[in-house]
Amino acid sequence: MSDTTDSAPSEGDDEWLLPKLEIQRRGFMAAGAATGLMGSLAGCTAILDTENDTNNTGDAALPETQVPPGELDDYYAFLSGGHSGDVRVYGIPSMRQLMRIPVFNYESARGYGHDDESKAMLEEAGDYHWGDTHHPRISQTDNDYDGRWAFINDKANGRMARINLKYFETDAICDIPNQQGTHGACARLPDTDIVFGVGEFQVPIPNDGQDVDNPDAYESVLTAIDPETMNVMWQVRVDGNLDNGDSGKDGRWFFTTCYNSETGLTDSEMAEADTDYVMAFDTLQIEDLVEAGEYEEINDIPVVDGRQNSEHNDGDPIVHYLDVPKNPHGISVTPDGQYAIASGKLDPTCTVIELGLLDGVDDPNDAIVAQPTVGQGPLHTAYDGRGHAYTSLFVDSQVAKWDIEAAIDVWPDDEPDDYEDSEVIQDKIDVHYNPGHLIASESYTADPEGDWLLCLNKLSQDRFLPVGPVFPENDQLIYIGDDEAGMQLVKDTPAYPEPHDASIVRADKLDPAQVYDPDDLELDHISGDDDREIIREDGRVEIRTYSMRNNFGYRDITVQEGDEVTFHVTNIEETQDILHSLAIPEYDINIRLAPQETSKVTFTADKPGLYWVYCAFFCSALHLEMRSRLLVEPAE
Ligand code: CUK
Ligand code: CUA
Ligand code: CA
Repeated sequence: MSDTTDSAPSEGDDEWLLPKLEIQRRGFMAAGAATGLMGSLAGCTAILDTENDTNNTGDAALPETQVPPGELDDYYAFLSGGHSGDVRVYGIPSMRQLMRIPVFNYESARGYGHDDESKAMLEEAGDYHWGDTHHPRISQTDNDYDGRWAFINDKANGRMARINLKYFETDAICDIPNQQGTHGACARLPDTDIVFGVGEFQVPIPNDGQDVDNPDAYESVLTAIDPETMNVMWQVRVDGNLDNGDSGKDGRWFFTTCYNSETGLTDSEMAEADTDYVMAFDTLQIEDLVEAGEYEEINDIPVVDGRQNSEHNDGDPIVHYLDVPKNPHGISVTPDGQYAIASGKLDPTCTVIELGLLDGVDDPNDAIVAQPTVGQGPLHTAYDGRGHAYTSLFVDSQVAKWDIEAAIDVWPDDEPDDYEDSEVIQDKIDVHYNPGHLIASESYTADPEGDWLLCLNKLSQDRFLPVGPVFPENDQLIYIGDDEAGMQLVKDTPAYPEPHDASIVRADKLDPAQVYDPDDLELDHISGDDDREIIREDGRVEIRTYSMRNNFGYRDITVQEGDEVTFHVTNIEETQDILHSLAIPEYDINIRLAPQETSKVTFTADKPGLYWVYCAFFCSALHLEMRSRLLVEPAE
């Protein structure tokens, strides 16, 4: 973000040089307003008026946002952690953080990347030690959340991961060939039969050293991944780059934005053209071409040519290129599946595309049915299921609520300036500050709930106690259930850097297990003293044991320096919430053992000495005493 203000501005750059000024002005105003309101609204964050809006009075009845101690939330929110590489789970409306799910990062409290299996998964998926998660999407059946999986991209290293929602654990990672900067992530709907990875950075394909300095040869691809196997099925190469993506609801269309149609190398080159693209992929036609062998195989992946001059784009195109202003960013399909709405980013408009028109028109631009002016820096759009769109305005530090059908009715006759006074823009609210994604409850399904809007703000500035130069972000909860009263800000929540997108799922649609089912695990279950065992063979020692309050099955284990040692451990507790771990000081080991879970860790005993194997979860009054001795005898 700060880069844009440091680099030399090019012509027409002023719009996105504004953020800093805007932030300071709004920061000052909002701080003043908050102080004035604080006393009267204890327990629930101040509701702030905006200077150009009188709706948000704070008088209207709000649903309970303080979930009392001991009570449960109505929704799960899954938020990407950005470059911390994880996924966070919040309760909505309390905004309590319930869990973090490590995905591309190593996390000792969950043993993730520490036990043999998750370590091998991370190593096989490229052996990187971080990832950049942006778009958590929950699997659906018939356009409704089915509670099976969440998918999450890694923009940094071109990967896609799957989280098993029975255990809230990452269970597969696909390292995608031919794609750098896997950004957008979204499944084909209605039934999550394909997961799409959207390639942002244009690179030579294959990226093996050829054409490194030949930008004309740089390309982006859309990747289709099988959600069951997590293998890449096919790719489509396109002109320009790809940014965000969303699926139609009908099993056919997939949409992406493109901001670098110029194939520019610098920010000003990438912002040269007045329009870039929204691409509409006809996935059924693409599947037919793959089936018919009409592709080039690159790094063992079938790559279909979707570039503008491809023969597959004559007549009935596989990729429609629509001209959309300007460096568009977010794209999302309305719950009824009728429209795809792209946010203009460097242009103050959103572009509304009618899916039903894509087939019939000669010029794909004729499928554009509205282009309302919504405000400065529109990034993402969410829906309440009542015909309204909510667009985040990064530069204005606001959310605009607008009426989709009203925008279509007045277009193209109205001048952009008229929108503010028309029925199109219904409400605006200040947020703090510079929002990226915003997400409404169940907004990505066919039937949003229309009560909560979660706005993920990039900057928090003055909203929290200072904690040094790294600021938390500010996730704000806005009530959208009362159209008369308008949007009402109800909560600020500091967030560890840095969430991008989220999905909000009604709590009754998920049914996580609270104890492991041993049948779901590949490792053999060890049930207690009867089948514990220490197997020694040719410099290998395998300790097959268990954990329970307050011991590890064996009091003492003696190995020789240089032995390869495996601990294969089952937590035989059946009581929920009784976790143990197996930690070995100075050997860099800590594996987590939830009830009925079996886990395994292997290491070389290369440091002679006495090591106290201990449990790192405070599991009982004798937790500190839950220890074993590992005796590593020096080699002769
Ligand atoms: S992106 Cu981050 S604010 Cu990756 Cu969906 Cu728009
Ligand atoms: Cu087991 Cu502490
Ligand atoms: Ca551009």
